[in-house]
Amino acid sequence: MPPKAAAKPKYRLTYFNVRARGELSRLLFNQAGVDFEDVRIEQDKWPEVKKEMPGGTLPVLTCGDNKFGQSMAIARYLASEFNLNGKTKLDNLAVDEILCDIVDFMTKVFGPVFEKDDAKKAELVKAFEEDILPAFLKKLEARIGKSGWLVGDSITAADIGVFDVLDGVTKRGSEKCLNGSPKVKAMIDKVKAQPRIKAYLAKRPDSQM
Ligand SMILES: N[C@@H](CCC(=O)N[C@@H](CS)C(=O)NCC(=O)O)C(=O)O
Repeated sequence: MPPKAAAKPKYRLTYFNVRARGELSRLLFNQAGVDFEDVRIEQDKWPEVKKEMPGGTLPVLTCGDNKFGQSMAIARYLASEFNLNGKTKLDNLAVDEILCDIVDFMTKVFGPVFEKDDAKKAELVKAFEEDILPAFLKKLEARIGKSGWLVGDSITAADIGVFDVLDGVTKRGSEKCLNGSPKVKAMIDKVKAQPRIKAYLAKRPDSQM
């Protein structure tokens, strides 16, 4: 008998070949050990693909005949499907709060990156390093309890999302920013040490964002 063809994964995640707004969902799939089609669109193919996407943006999650946009809606759905959004409804709320904080923070991370005017860019970098990043870290540091996780006593999408967004920041040269936040640093190390996440990080494509 010929070998059975591998079943097609239930989910496809379409995004550009960068981390940015798609990576949290990729990390959630990996942490859960759920197979998915990781479709990475190169810029020259985007105009064609864009026509097929509901809001004309990426990421998009395809499940059967359905396509869904909005990165955090996708991540929150996956977190709920994979039991990575806490154990109680209040835990869910705490996870969602941190995911919303991540969206706000990410906007401020990308502000200086995309600013073309040098003087304005310098101002945005200064505000980011002196105010925005320390405030974000302070709030997170206060949230981490005895378990070492942000919410409850096990890893959630909040921990994975914080690892992801700060990974981008430290990759851009602010490595030492975590020195004053030992609990956040330890939590990030625990996320990176999760066996499936560790395996994914070792093989994921390198990208600037
Ligand atoms: N709020 C949306 C924003 C989506 C968005 O702006 N995606 C960008 C990439 S990060 C995009 O698709 N840009 C290409 C375009 O708008 O044509 C989300 O979080 O998914």
